[in-house]
Amino acid sequence: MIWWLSMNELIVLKLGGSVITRKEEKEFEINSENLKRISKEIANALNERDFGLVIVHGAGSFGHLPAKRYELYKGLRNKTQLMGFSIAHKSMQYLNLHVIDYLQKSGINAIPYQASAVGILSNGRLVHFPTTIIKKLVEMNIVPVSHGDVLIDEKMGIGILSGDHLVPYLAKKLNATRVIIATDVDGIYTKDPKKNEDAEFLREINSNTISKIEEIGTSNAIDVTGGMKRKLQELLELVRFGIESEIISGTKHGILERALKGERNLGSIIKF
Ligand code: ATP
Ligand code: IP8
Repeated sequence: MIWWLSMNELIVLKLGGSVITRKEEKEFEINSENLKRISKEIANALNERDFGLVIVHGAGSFGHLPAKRYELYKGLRNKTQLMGFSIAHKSMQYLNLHVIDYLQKSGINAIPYQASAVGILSNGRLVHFPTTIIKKLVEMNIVPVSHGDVLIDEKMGIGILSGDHLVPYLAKKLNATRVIIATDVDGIYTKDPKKNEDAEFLREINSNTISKIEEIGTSNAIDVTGGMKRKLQELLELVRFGIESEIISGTKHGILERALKGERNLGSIIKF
């Protein structure tokens, strides 16, 4: 007899590459400490209350380094890039396997959902990504775990799917009730807080506060998908579909668990 989830609530969660890998050190290294803690926090929340969960994780050093080295973000220009495409994907699968492993060890029924095997981009935008199986898995209390990846692009030959693009896509298609993005800063600031001591934290991004952002971009790490700027653009678009989102810290203990248990205002909320 299968226990089916009633699916009253569905959360799409992004685990940032800056949280689960040592992105800024520019090395292919998993941040096991963070991954272990985060997995326990997710498990605690899932044990406490019923909600559907879809996880997307970012690439961190595992995807951004090969993508930069082989200039995969420029589209298909030479044959060497095809090996880069293969290497970047293998690297992401390695990372995904470790994410799944930590989640399973915490008691979460996690299963990979490989983006490059099912998705198609057109000029960098996702135009095809089936979700029927994701829905069924969630209904069965299984947590699908997808990730940023290299994909076929019908206009550019190859391209990069950022987790930051996949998250709003899934949120819309699955009618998610909440979107949570966990990264290595507390949320959105007026400037990059890692580079500017005087950066002010923005608890809510809306039509009144958005003009306070003076500078937004990537961290010091290698990043080919636009960092915080891209995140904000994607999440602002999601607001038009009536789905608000929150960017929270995935590096501070307990914040993700509290967010998944239903607490709000733990980071920056993006709404209009
Ligand atoms: P990945 O893309 O590998 O999944 P991620 O999603 O965890 O990584 P990034 O895309 O690297 O995270 O974006 C987070 C970084 O954005 C922070 O480390 C911070 O340095 C940078 N950043 C730039 N501008 C701002 C800003 N105005 N407010 C907050 N963070 C900013
Ligand atoms: O880290 C990027 O995904 P992101 C994917 O979520 C690759 O932006 C392969 C660089």
